[in-house]
Amino acid sequence: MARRWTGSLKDRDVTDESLWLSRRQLMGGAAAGLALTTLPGGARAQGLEPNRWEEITSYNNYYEFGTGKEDPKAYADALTTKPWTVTMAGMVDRPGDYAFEDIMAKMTVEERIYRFRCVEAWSMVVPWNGFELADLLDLAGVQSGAKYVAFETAYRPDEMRGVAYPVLDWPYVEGLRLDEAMHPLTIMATGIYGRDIPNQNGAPLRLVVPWKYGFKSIKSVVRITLTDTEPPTSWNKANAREYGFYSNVNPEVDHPRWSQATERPIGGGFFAKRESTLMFNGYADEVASLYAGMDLSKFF
Ligand SMILES: Nc1nc2c(c(=O)[nH]1)N[C@H]1C(S)=C(S)[C@@H](COP(=O)(O)O)O[C@H]1N2
Ligand SMILES: [Mo]
Repeated sequence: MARRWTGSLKDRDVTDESLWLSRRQLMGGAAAGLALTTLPGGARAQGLEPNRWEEITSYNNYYEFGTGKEDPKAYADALTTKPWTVTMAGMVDRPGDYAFEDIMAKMTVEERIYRFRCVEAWSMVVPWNGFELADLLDLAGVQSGAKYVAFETAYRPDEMRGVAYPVLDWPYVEGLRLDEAMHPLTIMATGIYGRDIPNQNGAPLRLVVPWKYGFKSIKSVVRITLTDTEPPTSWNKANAREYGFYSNVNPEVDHPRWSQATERPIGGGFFAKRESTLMFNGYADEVASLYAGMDLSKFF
């Protein structure tokens, strides 16, 4: 089953589609605090065929709960997500602890159907609900000297069975250049298919940067720091030769150990064909200008 953008609406899985549509009607937009709006430019949601809820929530990477694809679903429920605060720090006018509910009261939640491409060369299409990161950064007030945004995941040894193992240098950290962070495609996701985002997908809020490899999209964020220097990132610290700071999806720059030219769409079935990976994961029209003049094989 092709999951590639074709420019037109295609048949979706009937069960998922009818459930999803009825949920949309049930929630009635405002009642659920959900504004269903369209996306800027060519990033319109139509035409992308979302994966099923079951696929999106049972095949995950969240190493704090184990390195197996099924570990996050099995073990992430141990994470306490209420109450939750996000600390906004560094070069901001209004630093401090922001309660998740207070953030949500101020944000506009939209539906964003995005391609999701893991560096391991599998992919999905996810109907996220979330708000633009730029709006959250505006809430804290970004100061003029800031150039980068650093993110940190919760570190809870009592709740995260995987952090007992030194697979990564915990807590999981990530970073973006400020212009990447402020781009309208960059969101903090708080839901999937109109439901609260499940713990295995990064509850209660996780970054989603659709033109970058999945590991940039850090889960269960507790701290956001504005800085003037490029922040360290977990996978770069683990193996700088294989994982760069930028990690833009690029079919022309292979991982040292495998090709990035094609990908395996999850849910396509055993005989599913691999599909061509698109430059910037299909978002080149929106984001290529951010990297004008940069050698993308050097800044990988
Ligand atoms: N804190 C944290 N965030 C994380 C990860 C992780 O192990 N820990 N894995 C990353 C990787 S490699 C991918 S592909 C995506 C997977 O997101 P998903 O499980 O919602 O598909 O989350 C990213 N964010
Ligand atoms: Mo990944």
